[in-house]
Amino acid sequence: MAVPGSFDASPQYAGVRGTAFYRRTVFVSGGNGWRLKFEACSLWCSVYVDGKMIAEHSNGYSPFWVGSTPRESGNHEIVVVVDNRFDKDRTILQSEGYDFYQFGGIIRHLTLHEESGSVAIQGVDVMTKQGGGIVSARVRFHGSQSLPGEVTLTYTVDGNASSSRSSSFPVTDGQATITGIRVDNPRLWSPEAPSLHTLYVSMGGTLGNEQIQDAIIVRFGLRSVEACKRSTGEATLCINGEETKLKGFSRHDAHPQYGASLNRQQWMQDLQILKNMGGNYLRLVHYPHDPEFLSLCDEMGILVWQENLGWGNSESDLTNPDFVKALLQGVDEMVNNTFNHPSIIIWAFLNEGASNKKSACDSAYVPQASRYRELGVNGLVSWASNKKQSDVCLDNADVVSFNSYPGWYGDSGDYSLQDQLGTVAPAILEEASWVAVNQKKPFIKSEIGAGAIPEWEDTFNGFWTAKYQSSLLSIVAETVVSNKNFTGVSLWQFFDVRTYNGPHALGRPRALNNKGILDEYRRPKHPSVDAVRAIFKGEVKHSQCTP
Ligand code: ADA
Repeated sequence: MAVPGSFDASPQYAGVRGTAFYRRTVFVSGGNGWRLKFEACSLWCSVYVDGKMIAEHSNGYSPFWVGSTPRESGNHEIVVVVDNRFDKDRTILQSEGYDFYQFGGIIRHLTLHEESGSVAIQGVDVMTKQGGGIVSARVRFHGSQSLPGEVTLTYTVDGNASSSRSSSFPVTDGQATITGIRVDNPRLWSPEAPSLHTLYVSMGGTLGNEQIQDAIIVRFGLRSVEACKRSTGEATLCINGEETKLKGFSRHDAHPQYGASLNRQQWMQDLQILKNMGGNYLRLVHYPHDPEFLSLCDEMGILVWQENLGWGNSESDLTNPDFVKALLQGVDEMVNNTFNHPSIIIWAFLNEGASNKKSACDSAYVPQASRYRELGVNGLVSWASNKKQSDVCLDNADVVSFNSYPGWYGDSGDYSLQDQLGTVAPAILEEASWVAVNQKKPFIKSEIGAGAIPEWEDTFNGFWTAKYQSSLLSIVAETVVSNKNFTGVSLWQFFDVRTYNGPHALGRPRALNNKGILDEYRRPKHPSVDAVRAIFKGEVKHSQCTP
């Protein structure tokens, strides 16, 4: 109970689960109707316009559109009812057992789109795999029922009027495809030179006599990514034909002050810290992150692993048709919203799911991997497996990725700190060589780490100290950087994040997952940051920096 006169700095509803209402009156000019686009509404929400429910949505990190019918010109009331309680019937993909705090509310942008014609463009996916500066564009429309058999589309590349072409295209399954679009001055996107191009597509009218019904401008990058082989035979990853080692961290989209609603300044700081540490890669866990963050990654040349929502799901979840349906809806929503980001080189799903079970592989892994491929994403398919050598699904991955925690959770039976640290390199080298021999695919160490309480020190440099964390991460970083069987590493994790409340938080001091190399406010845990930076930047080897 609060002491009279004491000051409580917590916001009134911090940590509370329940229902919230958002209400806003908007003016719309009417005519052809309008739609709302939610970038994320967590965990579950229903949307009312003028007192009538028009949509419900679950999966708190996934973008969605709410359709509209023509409405009269004037003011309209929008009410969004958001519930952040866990409820398997309503939010099947989200569980209290996941090791990260799932914030509630309209956590990302919500925009209103007025339509000027009866047909509206939802998005344009630029397909760049063909190479040679030639791309195609898949133009997706809203509302598949009422679409015409063909549409007139005009497109312009990089705002260059001489590249404009106009033609009519058949509409099938809610989309039209423009092929053979030439980019006149094609510049490749790469981490070193992240060049971007734009495509403007308008609908209706013809060139020079435009009565535009709708238009959209999208940004894209020209780059290839593939599983390739070195001349010495090992599998690795090539970007634009060049071998690239992925050096970075697993990152949640969270901050103690902003919850799951970060801002550009914070994202920029995160990316600058990554670059200063010599990193080029982030694994964005365990749900789709804000597309504005992806845009910054595009601009700064950061390589990204993006993943569909999931965490430690069991065989019974993964064989439940409702669960799988929700997963596939998540894939579709995520791909539609982020297809054009050149930073995304790996499309993943199901962190640490039951991939040792054939039934789970068939019912949840295969369909998601296939869906990414059907949609034509320009990236490689993977998932972070903690089943490792007993994963029965690896044939479906382009890149094999293992999570494990030797030296932290691993019980080697040797309890001295030196013995614990001594288990780390052999364990991950064994994983990497098993993949090289048995899978012949690129291998990413997708998670590994140790907890460190900020500023905590003890004379033994034991568990929970940054000294122990730094020794462990140094061993990992040096092993990955120097051994050819590793394509990359996403150390667990970039910064500390809030996780379970209540009894689950045992083992999670401060109710945070403390394995960050930075604390939750991005303050470095020295000496871990210094050691990893030196190795990622190639300035020093681990053997030179520990006694
Ligand atoms: C898992 C999981 C992470 C985190 C980590 C840990 O590998 O994928 O989300 O929970 O363990 O810190 O134990």
